[in-house]
Amino acid sequence: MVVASPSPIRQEKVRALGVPVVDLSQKSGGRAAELMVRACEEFGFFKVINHGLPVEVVAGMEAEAVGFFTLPPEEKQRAGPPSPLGYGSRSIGFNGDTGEVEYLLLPANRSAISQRANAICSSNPDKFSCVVGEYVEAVRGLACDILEMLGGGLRLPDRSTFASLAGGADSDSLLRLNYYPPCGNDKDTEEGKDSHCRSSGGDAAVVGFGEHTDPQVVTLLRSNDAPGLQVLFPPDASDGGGGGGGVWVPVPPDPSAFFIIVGDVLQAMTNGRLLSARHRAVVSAAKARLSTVYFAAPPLQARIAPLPEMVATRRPCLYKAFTWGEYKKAMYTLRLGHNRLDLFRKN
Ligand code: GA4
Repeated sequence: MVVASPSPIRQEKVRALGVPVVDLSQKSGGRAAELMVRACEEFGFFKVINHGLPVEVVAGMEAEAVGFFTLPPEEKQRAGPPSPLGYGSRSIGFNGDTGEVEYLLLPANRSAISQRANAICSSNPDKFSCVVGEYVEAVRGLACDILEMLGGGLRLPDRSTFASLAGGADSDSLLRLNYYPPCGNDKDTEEGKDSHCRSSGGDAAVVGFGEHTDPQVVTLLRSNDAPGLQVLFPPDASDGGGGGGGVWVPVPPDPSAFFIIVGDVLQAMTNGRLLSARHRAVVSAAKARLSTVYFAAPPLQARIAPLPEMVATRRPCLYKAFTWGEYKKAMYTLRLGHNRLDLFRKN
């Protein structure tokens, strides 16, 4: 499947706006929190720099991911099929979505990771558990800091509301490792060479992971220095709302940063004030892309509903209450690109 690029003029306009950047070394004074809130209201997306995660923790995680994806196919299959967690290749979810991607989906907690480590890395399961466990703990801390800042920036009576929801030991958070092979280097099949890597025009790109929003509270994504991530900037961000369905903006890679993506749960709890961002990955690059994605999620039984302080007479309650477990159940019956939060809209 190929996707067309936005028209150069519209793309230029949005590029000029740039991806919002929040410098976490300047947390004091509330300015960073305000910037975050504004970015989430307009785009549902921003980048954090100077986030404080130790370089060696990040590098160790990436080395384990490279080690896994370069294993022979039959060894990777030992960690699959994804049910829904585990190793998968090209097939995404249970309803026919596909993309040029290999991935490993893991529960984001140490004991669950070590239970699976043997199937993933039989040569050194203890090292895998240790490195990935350390990464997950560090990134969970960062997720909590960001959620806490968002709570503060929104002036919630309890600024820890979002952080407590997604940061507890019983959270259903996930870690996803994605490997996008370089386009044109697909030696698996003749069909792969012909259809997956040929684009229908100079401007089209092959889909690695189709457009979607993330269901959880917030996503922390980091990648190597290969391009591929694109985010849909809503119409009013690009041209005052007059130009249709928004603009797909390529996000320049930055291995030293984290990209933060608002999820459906945060959109529901803020009654639509923060937007869950549609995004996708393309594999038009000459280089393999590797991304490490942490999805901060509530516990299964947590009740999600618009917070009372986000509801007002001129901002009526948009969503019905649901548990995270109910939302997950619904999401697995739907296609990747489905606007699933609409199922829980009040009418
Ligand atoms: C999108 C965000 C995460 O990658 C993910 C995906 C999940 C999966 O790959 O199993 C889903 C997708 C994601 C939402 C709709 C369903 C479920 C694939 C799919 C078609 C792990 C998640 O939590 O939801």
